[in-house]
Amino acid sequence: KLKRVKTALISVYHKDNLESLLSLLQKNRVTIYSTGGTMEFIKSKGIPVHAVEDLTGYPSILGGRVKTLHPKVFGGILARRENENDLFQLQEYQIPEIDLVVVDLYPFEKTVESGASEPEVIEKIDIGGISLIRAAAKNYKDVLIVSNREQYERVYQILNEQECSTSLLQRKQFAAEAFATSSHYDTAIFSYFSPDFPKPFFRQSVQGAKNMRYGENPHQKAVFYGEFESMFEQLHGKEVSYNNLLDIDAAVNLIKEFEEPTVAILKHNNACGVASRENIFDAWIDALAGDPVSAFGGIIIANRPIDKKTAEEINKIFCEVLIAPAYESSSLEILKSKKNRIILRSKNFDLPTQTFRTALNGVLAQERDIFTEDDENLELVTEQQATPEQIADMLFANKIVKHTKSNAIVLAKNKQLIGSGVGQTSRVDAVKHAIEKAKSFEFDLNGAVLASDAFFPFADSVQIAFEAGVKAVIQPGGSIRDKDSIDFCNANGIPMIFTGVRHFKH
Ligand code: 93A
Repeated sequence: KLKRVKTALISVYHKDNLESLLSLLQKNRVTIYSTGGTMEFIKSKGIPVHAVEDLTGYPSILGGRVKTLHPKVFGGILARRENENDLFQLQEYQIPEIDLVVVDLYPFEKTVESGASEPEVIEKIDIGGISLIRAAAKNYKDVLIVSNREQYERVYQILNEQECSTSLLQRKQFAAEAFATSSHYDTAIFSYFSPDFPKPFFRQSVQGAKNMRYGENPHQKAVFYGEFESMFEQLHGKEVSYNNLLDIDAAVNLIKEFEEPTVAILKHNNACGVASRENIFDAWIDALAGDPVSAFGGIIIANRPIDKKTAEEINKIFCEVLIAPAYESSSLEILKSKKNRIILRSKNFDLPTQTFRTALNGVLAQERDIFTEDDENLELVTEQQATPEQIADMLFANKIVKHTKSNAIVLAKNKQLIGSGVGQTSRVDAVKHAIEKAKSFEFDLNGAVLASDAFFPFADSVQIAFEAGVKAVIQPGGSIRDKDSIDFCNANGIPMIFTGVRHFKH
């Protein structure tokens, strides 16, 4: 059963794109009420319109702060058309039924973004408009609510096809979208008033949600609440999956650490190959060499444009996702030869300052680990000095270990990841695993450096590494037995550096 629009209230901040809808309403002899600026606009199009003041018998007061907030407006929207008492009261107080409400709210977020002063921002908190939206949405059984500009086109089509009428289902859909608009709007205001509160989690409206094909496994349904397109442009390949998103997240966090041309290859959120070189081609070759077995089906990220030569090499292996800031057009052609390969161009973005994950029946929020050690944060704790090359390698390894699942150990040499132990339950196991990996790809461990994401509880880890050829160690320090590891290094003439900063990642 369709319900016809007879009376409309229109109050919009931006006046554009409204014309076709207005003409349609005129054609269907809909009575239009409107607020000051909107009314002037409608008049200027030669379309008959009534001032909302004629309805309320009240002028707009307080410089526009109170325009539509009046029982004669809200009565006409909220009256239950099925309820005799409501209808009786409409008659008694001479309130016309309003069955279409069109609102475009004061641009609060845009005003905040523009850097406007606080009084200007406060003035842009829409009160009347948001109330109109909520009232009309509440009474969707009888009222159609158009709560943002993106809906004009769709509403026009519906009304045009259905002789200026809507179905209950359609009105309910618009009501749902109206509450998405109003909750998003109030969330933005909330964020402005509480700048220290973790924002990204709440900033997303329902409109920012995207159904995934499935979750971590095919039998799990999943949704992504976020704005992927503001960070990446997908140039090719299949739909990005839930697990892809996790890997992409790990990849961008890692690559942000590096200034020099660097390529990282990730599997299950951990780096299995990383190299910094003078150009991206060499970085790719040496990143892949770090672990060519794990790289199969991995995520590749580069911090420089991909040229043709590099694309030809990358094309030789199967990878799920490739991320780079740019691609030479000839390289894109090569890379697109694999139908499913996801190719992403990373835009210039900042990562949110907070991270979130679920725990039990709640959510854990914390600041992102954005601390990156440089020369100044390093404290030499041994007699043996470190060479500039060792320091460069230690900083390199330390950047990787920071983004590796704990317990994590990273072995590096000449700015190349040559082995890592990830997600181990003991640090010694992580060391052993890292050594095994490096050996399995026939790396010469002699002269390698070791980075640990947290302190060594005993000297055993350092001893095992030293026996395998490791010649310098970087770690946070802070164990009550730090002295054991330091003594071992001194006895064997290798440098150890403390960063003072732990980088657990669970
Ligand atoms: O200041 S308000 O919160 N007070 C109101 O009563 C009110 N009613 C509608 N702002 C109000 N509006 C908003 O005015 C609408 O949401 C719309 O953004 C704007 C349209 O004003 P005008 O038609 O004068 O340009």
